Amino acid sequence: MVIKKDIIIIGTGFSGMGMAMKLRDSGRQDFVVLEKAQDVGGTWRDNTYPGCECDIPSHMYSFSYELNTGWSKSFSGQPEIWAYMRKVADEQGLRPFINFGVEVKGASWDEDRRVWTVRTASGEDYEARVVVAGVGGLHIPNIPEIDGAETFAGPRFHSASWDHSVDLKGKKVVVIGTGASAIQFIPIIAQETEHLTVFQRTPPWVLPKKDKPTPEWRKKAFATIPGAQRAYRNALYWSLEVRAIAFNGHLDVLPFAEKIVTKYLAKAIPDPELRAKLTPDYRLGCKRVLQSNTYYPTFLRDDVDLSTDGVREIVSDGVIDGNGVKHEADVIIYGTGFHTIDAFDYLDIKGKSGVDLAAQFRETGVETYMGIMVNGFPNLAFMLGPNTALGHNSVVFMIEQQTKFIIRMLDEMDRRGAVAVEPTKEAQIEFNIEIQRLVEKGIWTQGGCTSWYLDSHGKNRTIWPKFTFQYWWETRKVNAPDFAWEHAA
Ligand code: NA7
Repeated sequence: MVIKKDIIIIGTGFSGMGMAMKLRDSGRQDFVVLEKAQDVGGTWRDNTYPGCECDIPSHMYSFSYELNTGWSKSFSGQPEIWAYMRKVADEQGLRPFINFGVEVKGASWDEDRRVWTVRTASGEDYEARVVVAGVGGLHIPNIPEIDGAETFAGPRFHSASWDHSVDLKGKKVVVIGTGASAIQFIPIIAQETEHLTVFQRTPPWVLPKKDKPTPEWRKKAFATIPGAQRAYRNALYWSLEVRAIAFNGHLDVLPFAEKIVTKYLAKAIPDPELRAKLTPDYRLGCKRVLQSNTYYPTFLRDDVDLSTDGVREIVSDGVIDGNGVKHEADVIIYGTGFHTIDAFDYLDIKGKSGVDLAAQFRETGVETYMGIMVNGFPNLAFMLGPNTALGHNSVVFMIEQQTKFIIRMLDEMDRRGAVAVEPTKEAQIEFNIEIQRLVEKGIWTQGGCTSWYLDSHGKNRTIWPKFTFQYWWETRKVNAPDFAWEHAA
């Protein structure tokens, strides 16, 4: 059976939900949202590891048109953010537009009929004029292939698919990875485990987290004083936005922040040998800057070890490090992040002449127009696509600009009577030359590290290297000459 719709949205994270809301508000009703799980929430539904919380303040990391006066603290945890998303879905009446339990396997463009066919795991096909992919950048767990992993006798799981049936109390646990997720759950599980060994490949920069419970008077003020919460959000926006100055090329600003961490680390870890292991040898901001008040103190515990000797092999009852030393384990937890740039390899999208999107990206680099549209793939839009992720501010801001841009694009198609639209090759090349010129000056390239921001050629294909208000400015209208508009014969 083929289900026909005008527009298909894939995913119900902030991207898919925002798109659905704004599409509906724009008067378009003929759309469906396909969601593989049984509830909305995207990454905030899936990541349930202990201590999972956002590192951008909640008053900014939320829809600008769905403010929540009640955030319990500055940086809310996953349960609260997920509850917010479910509430928004209910209050906005989004659920009737969503087909839950429908996993998209691939999509192909039919050049003659100018429709996308979207294939799903159940075998059911959908057809639509336009597809908007809100599939998220960080959702395919990266589980490194380590020799002997399959011989491990106990449970092994990734932070993004936490196995809550495993009781860590009194267990010997090995954690591999010390990224944003791991530094959140390590201090919590360390309180339960009999012994915890943390395998660190690269030490992260960890700033103190200025997290505070929201005072009741502030919640009341937000609920009762018109404009108060909006003003607070605006102040937050600008306080985060200035961080772009340091990351985007003004590297001379960084020593100030680096000194804060060095001092904080010196105070937290008196042992010089341990402190040296935890001290980054690259510039702050090169990888995502982390925040925690409990991560460093965890290594003061007698029952927690930090191993920096690499992972050589997994055996039935432990992990062998690069020096051949066995670290006993009943449970192994991978805090090893996600497939990012290569995530496109997991999408089977075929555009004009049957060209495979992942193959095109492998050949020409991951190049799009504004991180939203791709030459050769008409009527397809990505949200939070390449080079639109942020290290300094809320990605929900980017999502909102993309939502508006896609709706403007649909309006422009209607106005022109166009049946298909794609960015021209020239416009796409021009956009990427400018982006690459800027990212090369930025801390992600200059900072002396490798990270998931970079592709296998060392090119940054993830980060937006300007201020976010520049993204707002550049997407505020559809620049018609940048696009090839196709009309019905
Ligand atoms: P991250 O931030 O990508 O962290 C992954 C961590 O895992 C990082 O410390 C990596 O070390 C480490 N890693 C990855 N592969 C290996 C192997 N093979 N061996 C040892 N260590 C490894 O992922 P998170 O889930 O923590 O956070 C993802 C994002 O989610 C985060 O940035 C926020 O935006 C939200 P490395 O630094 O590469 O040497």
